[in-house]
Amino acid sequence: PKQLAKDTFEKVVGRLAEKAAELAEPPVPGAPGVEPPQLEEPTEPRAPLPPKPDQGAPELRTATGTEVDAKPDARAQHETYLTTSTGARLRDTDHSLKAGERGPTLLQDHHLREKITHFDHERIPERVVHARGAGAHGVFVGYGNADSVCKATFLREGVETPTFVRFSTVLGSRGSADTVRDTRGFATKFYTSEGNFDLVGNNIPVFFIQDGIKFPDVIHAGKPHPDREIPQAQSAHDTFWDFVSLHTEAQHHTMWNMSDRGIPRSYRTMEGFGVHTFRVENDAGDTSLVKFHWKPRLGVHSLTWEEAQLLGGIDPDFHRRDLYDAIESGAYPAYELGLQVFPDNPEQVFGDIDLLDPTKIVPEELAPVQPVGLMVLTANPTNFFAETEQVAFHVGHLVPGIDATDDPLVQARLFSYVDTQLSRLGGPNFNQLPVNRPHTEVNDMFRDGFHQHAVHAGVAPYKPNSLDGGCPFHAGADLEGSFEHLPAKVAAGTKVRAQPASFDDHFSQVRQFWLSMSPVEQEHIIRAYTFELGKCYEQVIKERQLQCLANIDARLCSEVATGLGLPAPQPSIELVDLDPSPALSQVGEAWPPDGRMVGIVVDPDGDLSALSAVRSATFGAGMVPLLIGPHGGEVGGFPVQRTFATARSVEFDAVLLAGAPVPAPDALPARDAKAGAASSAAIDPRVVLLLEEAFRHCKVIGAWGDGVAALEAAGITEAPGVVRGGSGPDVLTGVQEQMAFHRVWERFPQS
Ligand code: HDE
Repeated sequence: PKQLAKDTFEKVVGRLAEKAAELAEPPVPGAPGVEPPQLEEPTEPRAPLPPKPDQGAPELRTATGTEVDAKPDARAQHETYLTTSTGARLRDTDHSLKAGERGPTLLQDHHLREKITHFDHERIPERVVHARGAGAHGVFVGYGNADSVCKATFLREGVETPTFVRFSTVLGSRGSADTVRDTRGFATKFYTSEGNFDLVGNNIPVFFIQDGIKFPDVIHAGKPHPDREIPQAQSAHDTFWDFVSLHTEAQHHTMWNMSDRGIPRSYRTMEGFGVHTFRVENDAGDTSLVKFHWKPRLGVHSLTWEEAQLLGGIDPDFHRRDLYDAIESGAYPAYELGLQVFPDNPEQVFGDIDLLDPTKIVPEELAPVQPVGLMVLTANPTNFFAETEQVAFHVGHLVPGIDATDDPLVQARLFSYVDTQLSRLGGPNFNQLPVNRPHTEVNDMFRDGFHQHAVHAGVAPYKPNSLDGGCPFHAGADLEGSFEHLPAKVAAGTKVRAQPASFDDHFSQVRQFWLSMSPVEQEHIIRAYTFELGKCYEQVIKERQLQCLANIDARLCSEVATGLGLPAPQPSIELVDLDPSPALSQVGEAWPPDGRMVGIVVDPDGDLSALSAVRSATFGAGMVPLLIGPHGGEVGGFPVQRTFATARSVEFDAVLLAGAPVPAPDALPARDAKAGAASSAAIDPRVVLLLEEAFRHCKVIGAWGDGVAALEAAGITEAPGVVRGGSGPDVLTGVQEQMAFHRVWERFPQS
């Protein structure tokens, strides 16, 4: 599968490169050697700037499959003259119609009223959860090896299916920061030839609740307090910990949130999980149970907590920007879809694990994740609102061969998603929006309703009919491709509000997760619990959560208790030691360098001879070099992308020092300048901060020439992950080798 994934990735990227080369004709303004565009508004009509390469939108057609708009680059500015919404040309849009130059505005001014009214209604309600997100278009290619368990066409060998993905946080509002500690949504719409399949997953494989009826409870607890509406987009507050400490089935999900999984480095380095068990069927009619996984090509990788906090202020759009920039620069994010497959036994269990309990995982060591296809994200949205905001996912959007199970969480979700779109998107026709339209024929006989875009022909939108020739017809039993719910036995019983006893174990897998972490990751978890509980005011809530931690692990509990200044309680249950699952840890593996950010600090007055070679080698390795200089403009003939004022370490995966830049005029005095110390006062204090942070966050640092002395002046001497001396390109090679592991793990302090 590794080779298959590599070939598929190269095939998709190769095709895109050809397409981009075609689109690059005529030359794109702003590209090297092309005249920059005039910035003032032109007085003569001329063609708008061309769309950026690969900014494709989904095909524009009606719900009945006919083309609605012949203009492939449909957007507001595509004609010469400004018009009203009904097409009348306008001569002026800057002055309202007044009774004399200094007189009152007239009610008669239709253009004024139309313009303002439309503006007044530009916003729609944000999603009740997952409001903050970023989307991208992609393509999924099946490997064909899933045929033995699932007949869905999009999984067949070589079948290419367009996709749209939306990544999100859960708790925050639309404008909240990206890097908060939270679960991330990973929702994918596959526009398959058999209709849309939506895999609406998260980056955490378990959920807070076992029954969907409790969703409003967990979300009300996690959202800001109803009185002051703070804190925004985070779980570090009383109501959240009140709920999860009382409702112990939430402890497993909470542990994942407190681990590094709660603060991903990038959407590109995040796993995705379907969470629930699904039922699938092959051509022969045999059914299996499966769990869906997305595995990122770049490996799973997270921020440090300090980076996450800094980014909340410095670049709240960090994940959004990272995704868009990576796609724009051709470092296409890629994820393999994988299946864990289980026999469809009547109990729906795998060993001791209840497959209908969404608070449990099946460790990969017990059931390997088998890769069945690859998704490459190849294009940014053309319009955020039209696509990312209006995309409407639904776990009930299934295709032949895939069905939901009786997991009580997914059962409630099957109701919730259409329901929420009705108020969010204002009516029942949201599947006609371009981003939601299937890329296959739709013949649903749904009619009318708010925002109806289709002009349906025919007089008989009912079945049976003879007036429209009996159309459309049912797919008969002999016809391929019809969707049917898969036959699954329902356990007979009395109607009850209850759950099986197997759902009662709330702690064994939480302990298993904790025991599967490396020492560094355990340290991060201890600090996360200590921070979050430290932000709670109510003593009783802290004590109750400490009791939960005692039921997970004695050391975890005692270290958090020490941080809170409280006694560590004894466990109230017998601890169960399940085998650790090494696959849960992020530490240890080496990953490809694609799209990693390498900051190169330059001194315009220093030796720049190696700069060109280092830049080219960085590009050659698939990474992005960003020059950081004391001022904008150019250094050594290359553009300076960041200045000491705009750069901050959190953006970079590694920092290289190509010189010893003296303090620029806009620098504040160095910390030790007053003391007259010769050390770091010699170089710009912002560069010192950059290096200190990069070092503290365990990033690889490299220096050559004068850079070596500057590094020492900043207090960084020999240490793991510090590559010094030799030529610039040699240093880069050393840096790149260590970057494969994401961080220099041995530099993290451990208790
Ligand atoms: Fe969702 N969830 N959810 N959820 N969910 C929504 O639908 C809901 C759950 C997930 O980028 C809403 O269109 C209920 C699990 C993602 O547009 C809403 C329950 C998982 C997204 C809703 C769950 C998810 C949503 C809000 C408990 C991971 C963002 C806006 C039964 C497997 C999709 C919307 C996007 C969004 C309901 C639990 C993932 C209200 C009732 C478990 C990724 O319908």
